[in-house]
Amino acid sequence: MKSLILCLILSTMGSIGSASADVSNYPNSHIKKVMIPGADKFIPFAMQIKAGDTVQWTNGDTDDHTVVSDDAFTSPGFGKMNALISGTDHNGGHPGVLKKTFNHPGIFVYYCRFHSKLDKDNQPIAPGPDGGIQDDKGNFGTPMMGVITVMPRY
Ligand SMILES: [Cu+2]
Repeated sequence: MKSLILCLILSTMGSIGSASADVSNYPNSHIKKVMIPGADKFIPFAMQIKAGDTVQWTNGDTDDHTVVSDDAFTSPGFGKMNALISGTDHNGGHPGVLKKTFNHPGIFVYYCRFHSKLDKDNQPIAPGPDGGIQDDKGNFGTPMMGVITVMPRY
């Protein structure tokens, strides 16, 4: 069933709307929130929204983080992204905020370039002793990343 839905999404892409920085094409759209707590992770990791919705990332960490996406990972039309979200240390004590509106169906995969590592072929170098994120106990975990699935609105 999931693969059928994905096929439907892929077959309709390019025919619906166009990418836009921060203006929704739909009157009944919503703002969906992704939080960065005081840790190197996006919560939720995976999110499903509808075309026209805006995602708002809020960085509640003291450190800066980024939302980066490459054409290699992302459905056509969403565009590349390389945006800094200031942490509270660099934003007057307030969380940094970033918004992006998704006006057509597809899949947007992103990561933080400070807390993930990719090789020259865009392959993730994690988990393992040569890459990835290491906790204070020496365990390697998932790079700081997330995925947004944009479903058709109608
Ligand atoms: Cu980060």
